[in-house]
Amino acid sequence: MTVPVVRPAGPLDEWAKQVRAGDVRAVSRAITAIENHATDGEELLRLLFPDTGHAYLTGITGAPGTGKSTLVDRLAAFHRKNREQVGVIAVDPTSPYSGGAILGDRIRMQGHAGDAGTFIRSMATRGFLGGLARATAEVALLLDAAGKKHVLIETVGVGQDEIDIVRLADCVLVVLVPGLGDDIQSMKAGLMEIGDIFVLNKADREGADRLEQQLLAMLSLVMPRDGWHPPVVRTVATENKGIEELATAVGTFQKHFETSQERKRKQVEHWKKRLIELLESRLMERALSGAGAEVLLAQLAGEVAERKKDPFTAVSEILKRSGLER
Ligand SMILES: Nc1nc2c(ncn2[C@@H]2O[C@H](COP(=O)(O)OP(=O)(O)OP(=O)(O)O)[C@@H](O)[C@H]2O)c(=O)[nH]1
Ligand SMILES: [Mg+2]
Repeated sequence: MTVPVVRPAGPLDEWAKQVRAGDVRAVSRAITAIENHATDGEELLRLLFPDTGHAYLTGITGAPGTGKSTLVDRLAAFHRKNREQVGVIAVDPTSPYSGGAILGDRIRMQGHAGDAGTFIRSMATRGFLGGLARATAEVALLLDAAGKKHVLIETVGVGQDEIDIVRLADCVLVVLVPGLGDDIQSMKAGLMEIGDIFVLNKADREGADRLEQQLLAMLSLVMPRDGWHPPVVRTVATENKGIEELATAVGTFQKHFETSQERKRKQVEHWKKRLIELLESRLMERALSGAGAEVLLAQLAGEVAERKKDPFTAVSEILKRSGLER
């Protein structure tokens, strides 16, 4: 039987305290710990979890260059004017061709540098143990604990990874611009389904009216979810036009779902998925940890490949060794 250890107040509690107070360096260090999948990161989140659940998560997604960062920047400024704290997570895509971060840190946030009320973190998509969606979700929790009332998550809507990320948001903004391909049909079908609000950015460009009509026609065919009809909001992010309307639309969406069972159901669904992921990684760690685990795995794989052993017996051997199976 294991006896729970009562840990004396140590550096971790102090760290957690600093995070709660919104200390920028403490929050940055914590995010690094989460990104590196360090035990400290998990311990910290454990301490901070009771302080979460107050932030509103908005996901901003759309094709490259549609103006997501500019919109995030303007939305952040809007919330700051109302003296509300903002956290921004910008997730950069990884090119399937070069393997590198194709965009790098291009978030246009210079205007907020030095403003402690806005915390910005850019995350590259490469090399996350346990997946990028998980890391993003944990960073969002951390920013929540750090008192950020609005957490804005920017991601390019290209693949399943990105879709998984925005799914964790309470409200998803899909950004479209005129002149990106001849019609809306070229848009990823997946994006159409996850949008709670459609942002028609670069409305100063030619073709904005046509795009809006197409979008409205398409949305009229979509069944409303719990009585919510996704609206289309026109913006010119660079000129700060339509930003207030967009923030209002997000607020209306938030109110609409505050009282509904849908939000609760979505959150339970979310945590179910997260618990399964955590369980998987814990079990994997247990099964394949310790000296000789790698060697044993390679040896068993060799035996199975040579048909000296069947894979089921091999897995049982691994589980028995780690005490997960009798
Ligand atoms: N004309 C016009 N240009 C805009 C508008 N919003 C953004 N831009 C410009 O579009 C370019 C891309 O803007 P970003 O905010 O970096 O777009 P993004 O979607 O974050 O881009 P990635 O992160 O690279 O996918 C920049 O040069 C912006 O100045 C707009 O409303 N009208
Ligand atoms: Mg961007």
